[in-house]
Amino acid sequence: MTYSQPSIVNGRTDVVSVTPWLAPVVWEGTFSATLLDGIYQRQNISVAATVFAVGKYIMFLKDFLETAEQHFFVGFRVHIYVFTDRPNEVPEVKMGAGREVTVQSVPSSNRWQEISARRMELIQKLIEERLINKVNYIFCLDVDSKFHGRWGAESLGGLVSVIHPGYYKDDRSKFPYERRPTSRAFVAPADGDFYYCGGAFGGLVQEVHLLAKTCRKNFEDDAKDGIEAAWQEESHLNRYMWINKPSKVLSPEYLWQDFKPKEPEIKIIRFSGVIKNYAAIRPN
Ligand code: UD2
Repeated sequence: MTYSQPSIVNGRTDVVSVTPWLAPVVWEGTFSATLLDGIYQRQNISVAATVFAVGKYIMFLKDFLETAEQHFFVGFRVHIYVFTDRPNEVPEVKMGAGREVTVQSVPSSNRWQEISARRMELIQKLIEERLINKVNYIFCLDVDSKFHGRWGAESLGGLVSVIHPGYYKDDRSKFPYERRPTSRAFVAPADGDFYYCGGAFGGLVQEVHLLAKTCRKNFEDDAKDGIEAAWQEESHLNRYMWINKPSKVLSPEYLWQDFKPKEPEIKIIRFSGVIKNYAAIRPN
């Protein structure tokens, strides 16, 4: 395996690549893809991914799957689980060797908030029923997105979160955390590290299981009290990550938004949310 000599005095100087709790923040230019692929290929790891395509969001699935084939853990064993209420509309996408897609039917819903929030429950069950002790890592991703560049072994870690592209230069008091103390997703204005995306998170299957189980329970207990957090499961995820610090943080390269102009520190966009007309695609 040949790769450039590591240095501790030369490298990215325009961004911070470690958190105050010493988790790496992954940016282009901070890792060797060759080295990481070599390390993890030797371990013969497997990676699961979940994606939800309920109602009209099925229209995003083809691009998601096709671009995942080009960029997401290429050369590794990958199993994508598609949750949809329209199994007959799942597009045929040719998968490479060691890569497969499984379709799971889920009920339709009249509220987009519920679709988004129910993901935690379904992720929890998927892990319990099919993945635990069988698969090493899992990533949970939004379907209205496409891959544009490598997303690979550099993203692996125990608990992995992605910094939201919309708020990474803001003061924490401005983050759209849930601010009502009565919610189990509450984060006080002086608290919080980063604002993380609900649209991409992952890690070791056991770690993501605990995250999904906790967020689901907190979401449901809030619902019993008549509270829905500001950004549904994203708010609960942010609360969880505040208490349980992620062991690896992915920069906004790992979830950009197509409507946002590229910033100078973003050397590559690996995955991004497409522009969508909410009124036309959400059930309400
Ligand atoms: C943000 C988050 C999203 C979620 C949401 C709050 C990012 C980039 N996106 O996105 O993850 O936290 O806020 O609830 O971090 N879905 C369907 N059918 C529907 C509606 C939603 O399948 O009718 C699924 C689909 O996989 C979609 C995901 O739920 O990607 C999130 O919904 P969204 O993309 O409408 O949420 P958005 O863009 O507000």
